[in-house]
Amino acid sequence: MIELDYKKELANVIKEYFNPSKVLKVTPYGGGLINSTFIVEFVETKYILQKVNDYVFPSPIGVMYNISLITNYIRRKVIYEGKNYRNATLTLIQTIDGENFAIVNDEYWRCYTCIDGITYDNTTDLEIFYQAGLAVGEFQELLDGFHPKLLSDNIKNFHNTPYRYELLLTSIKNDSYNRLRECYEETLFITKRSDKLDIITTALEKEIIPKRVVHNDTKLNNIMFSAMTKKAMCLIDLDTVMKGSLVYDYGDALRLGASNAKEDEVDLTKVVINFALVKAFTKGFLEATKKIITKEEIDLLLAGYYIITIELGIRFLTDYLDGDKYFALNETQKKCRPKINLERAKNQLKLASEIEKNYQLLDKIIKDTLKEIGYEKGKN
Ligand code: ADP
Ligand code: GN1
Ligand code: MG
Repeated sequence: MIELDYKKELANVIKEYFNPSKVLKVTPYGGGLINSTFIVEFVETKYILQKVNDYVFPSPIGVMYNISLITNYIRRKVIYEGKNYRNATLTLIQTIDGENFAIVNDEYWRCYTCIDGITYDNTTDLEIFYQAGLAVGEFQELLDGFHPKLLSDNIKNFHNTPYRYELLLTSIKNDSYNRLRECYEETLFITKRSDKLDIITTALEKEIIPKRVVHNDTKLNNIMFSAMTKKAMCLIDLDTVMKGSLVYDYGDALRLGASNAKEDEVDLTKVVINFALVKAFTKGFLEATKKIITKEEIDLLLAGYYIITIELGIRFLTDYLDGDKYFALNETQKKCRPKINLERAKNQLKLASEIEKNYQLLDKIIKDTLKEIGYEKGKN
């Protein structure tokens, strides 16, 4: 249920976009961790209204600038290829005054058309996860010609894993909430692996792999699917589209989607890898990227999966130590799951240990898939 003062704020936002008397219903929507999302229903149609989290995105204007550039570019490219542009990406709706966002009580709101599809928080359906691989790969392919320097760097060092580790060390030192005593095991796990955390960032710095325009947040529920055909329609949640590495996009999708357990599962025995899902996603992803992916990126795909999983462990742990400011808890979580960020950190670090244990098998899956799709360096 929407809290009362929230309702008042929403009413003021609605006025910026719609005739309030036409609105049937406004309901909180979706399972994202960052923004506040609502669905606005009318007799004939629906829209998505979102409050941008300005703690996470200190420059919402930069975020909206990037989203506008990216969505317009994708649409033009899809049309150019003679394909249907509808549902190929998000469609921003402007306020009645023609702005890409509404500022209400100093907070930034935006509106999208509601894509008639479905998002999954998790799946065991191989076809769906294969489609997810295709969608993430196609996104890279679509944006291959878009210059990364055109985009505003809205979260600096977003996937700079060694930097994330430095932030964790600061939080450990400060221990502002006296929580470190609950986190020794996790801290030790990460510290023991600290010399490995720069594998991807060093490869980027040394230009061994290219900096591309990537999504940077490829969790399953950021992919929209057709409910009828299981086909992936497009990637949504474009807030983090910035320059980065394709191998992190590959890894982040597997991190969440190919685990047998949810990201906040506390029974760690359930946190194991579903290899059939890894295989399905890898096939879709490589099929879609085989024309652009470099040999060096292929060599680092598995490292991307491993490092991004530790990175999420680091980010959740840091936030727990800092008092849950980034991955803020809702009222129910405050009551029932006050340690959810520590639980998420434990979960991600268990998953990282599963990746370590199964490195050879995962490497074989990638190599076998390359053979299966007929990948030959320089010939695709
Ligand atoms: P967050 O940054 O909080 O994750 P998202 O942009 O991912 O926010 O939105 C949260 C959820 O809302 C998505 O997982 C999806 O289910 C739904 N959603 C977002 N945008 C749309 C849209 N344009 N059409 C339909 N559903 C959407
Ligand atoms: C957040 O916004 P959402 O829920 O799709 C986060 C990601 C994390 C993810 C973990 C901007 O994604 O980086 O991987 O939670 N997004 C941001 O579930 O920090
Ligand atoms: Mg999301």
